[in-house]
Amino acid sequence: MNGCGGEGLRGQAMAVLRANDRGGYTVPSAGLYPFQWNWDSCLVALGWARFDEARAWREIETLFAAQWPDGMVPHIVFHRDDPAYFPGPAVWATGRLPASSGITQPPVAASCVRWMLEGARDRERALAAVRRLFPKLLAWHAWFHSARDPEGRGWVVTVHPWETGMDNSPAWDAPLAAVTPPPDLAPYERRDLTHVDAAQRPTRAEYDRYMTLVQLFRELAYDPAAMVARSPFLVVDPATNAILLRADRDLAVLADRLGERDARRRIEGWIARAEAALPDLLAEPASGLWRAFDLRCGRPVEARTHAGFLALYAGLGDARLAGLARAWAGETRYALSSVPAADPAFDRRRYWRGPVWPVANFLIARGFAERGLTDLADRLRRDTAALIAGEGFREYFDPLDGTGLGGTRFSWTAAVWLAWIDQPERDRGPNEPSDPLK
Ligand code: 9WN
Repeated sequence: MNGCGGEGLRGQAMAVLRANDRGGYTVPSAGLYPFQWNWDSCLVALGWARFDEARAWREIETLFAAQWPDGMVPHIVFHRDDPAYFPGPAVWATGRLPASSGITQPPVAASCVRWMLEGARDRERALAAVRRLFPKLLAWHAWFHSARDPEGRGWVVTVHPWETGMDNSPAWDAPLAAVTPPPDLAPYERRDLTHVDAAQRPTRAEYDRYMTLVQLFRELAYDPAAMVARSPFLVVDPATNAILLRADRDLAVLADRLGERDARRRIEGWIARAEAALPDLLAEPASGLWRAFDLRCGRPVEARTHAGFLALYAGLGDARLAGLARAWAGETRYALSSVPAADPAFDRRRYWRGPVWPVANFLIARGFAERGLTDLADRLRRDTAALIAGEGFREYFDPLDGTGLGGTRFSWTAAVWLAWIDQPERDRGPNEPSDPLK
């Protein structure tokens, strides 16, 4: 180990994944999140890959077994019902098998698959898995670039805060205000508050709007065109777009490895379109930070969040982001707070409105490292290590005093330990430029 907590924490991280293993998929946290979540599973596979590669590949294959015929990969797969979580399969009522939700999540899969292939000890097994997964990954990306970019603008749209994975981010306050819960909104009972203190979770007003959108999408029978046309919440999310662009670059590398030349050309087209469109639409003129864009109002969202730094992870981003990140990190004992501490929206313990998220740090730090911003990458890694060593594998942490928050024995926090904190420098992931096309 690297002086960050010793073999003990490595063993504990492995034990968390094993305890949360439900046979082919890993629940994010027993009780609080008892199903398979999309981006959790992909990142969790990176943790499995450090001690059980076969199990790691299976995690991703189980997720893609729930892919919809149009290419969409749902944000939750309900392999079996569990009343501990709301909304469950009966509320979503998508009519799919296996049962699933009807929205998606940030597409980290292709990047995780590339990293797993490059780190694989069993090359043959890895290549066989990549061959099986490649057409499914390609279909999911094609779905994003068509269903979620129907006019070919170069950016993809998001129709629900849950799709961003950063549910109650202040970035969604203004766009969500335009969602009016109808008088006939079906009554519901939240289950998250039986597991976590309400002060660390979204508000009732936010849940009413989340459920209003679910009810609308169900009425629209999850038709992608109708969802984009009718959703009162329609945003360009910097995290989803940065993660997709990065995943397109990684998918292009996989296409090369497999000799998929036509696919490679198609992916290059997606990358070129995104590169041309995203900075102009998302970069805040004063700082270069990417911010969300509210398509229903036709203007950028004011809120600044850590998601904006993913521009670097996408292989884009302005040199000024380094200075901004240093100032942002300088405001808290532990970096990187999801919202700057000086911002009026900052709420140190409430979910995506202030806390540090190990999984977000992992992705943001990779972007810093690839751009040579090693001081920032090291700071995020050191702070993530200290938070986990101090409080365990929690879902998120108070950036001011390090208190562990949200769910406990959390799978992707354990995976971040195994795949990032517990690795010597050279094995922390490809530190090559993230753009394989240049
Ligand atoms: C809704 C599982 C998921 C993460 C998300 C996180 C949270 C769910 C919830 O938990 O969202 O999808 O019920 O709060 O915001 O990023 O994938 O860990």
